Amino acid sequence: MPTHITLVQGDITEQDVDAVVNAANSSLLGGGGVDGAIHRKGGPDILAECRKLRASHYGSGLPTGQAVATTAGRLPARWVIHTVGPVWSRQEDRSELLASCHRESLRVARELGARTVAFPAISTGVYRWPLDDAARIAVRTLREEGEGFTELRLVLFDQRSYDAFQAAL
Ligand code: AR6
Repeated sequence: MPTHITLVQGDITEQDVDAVVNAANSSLLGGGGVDGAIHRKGGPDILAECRKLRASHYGSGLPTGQAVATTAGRLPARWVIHTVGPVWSRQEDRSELLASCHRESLRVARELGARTVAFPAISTGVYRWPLDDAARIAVRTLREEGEGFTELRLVLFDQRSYDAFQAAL
């Protein structure tokens, strides 16, 4: 069955889905943007699990392009899937790492049994990835790798991001 990819303009912390993806950094210990919003609204249980993951599996941090799940604490979702997007580079093509964030997040979501997953526009904020290009990579990867989910929801914070993702879709 082809997966239903939807677009919403809004706040990812308010999404009523099984899992929300977090655009984290490799420390897994929080930051600004989506990451800050998720920890703020989700509460301290998320950070507590992140700390445990750091201690047990990711002593030197979660590598770029990989993904790992924790509780979603007080968010409506059941799980947060933390992934680390690549920082945009003019010198080096890091597209495969951005695709990997989406692919790995889907893999983790599948392992958890999540049927509905919400994604933010990974790497397009602090990490400065050009919006149109990030949108194309995200949409292509969800289409290619997103078989079997009920809904994959792209949640865009502002109108400019929404328009870029709509064009890509
Ligand atoms: N819901 C949905 N989208 C949001 C929200 C929200 N609540 N808040 C911001 N965005 P960014 P990155 C949008 O910077 O580029 C953090 O400090 C935002 O407008 O959150 O992958 C991490 O700890 C933008 O379009 O993620 C890392 O250090 C998009 O989400 C670093 O930033 C992504 O912006 C990761 O940078």
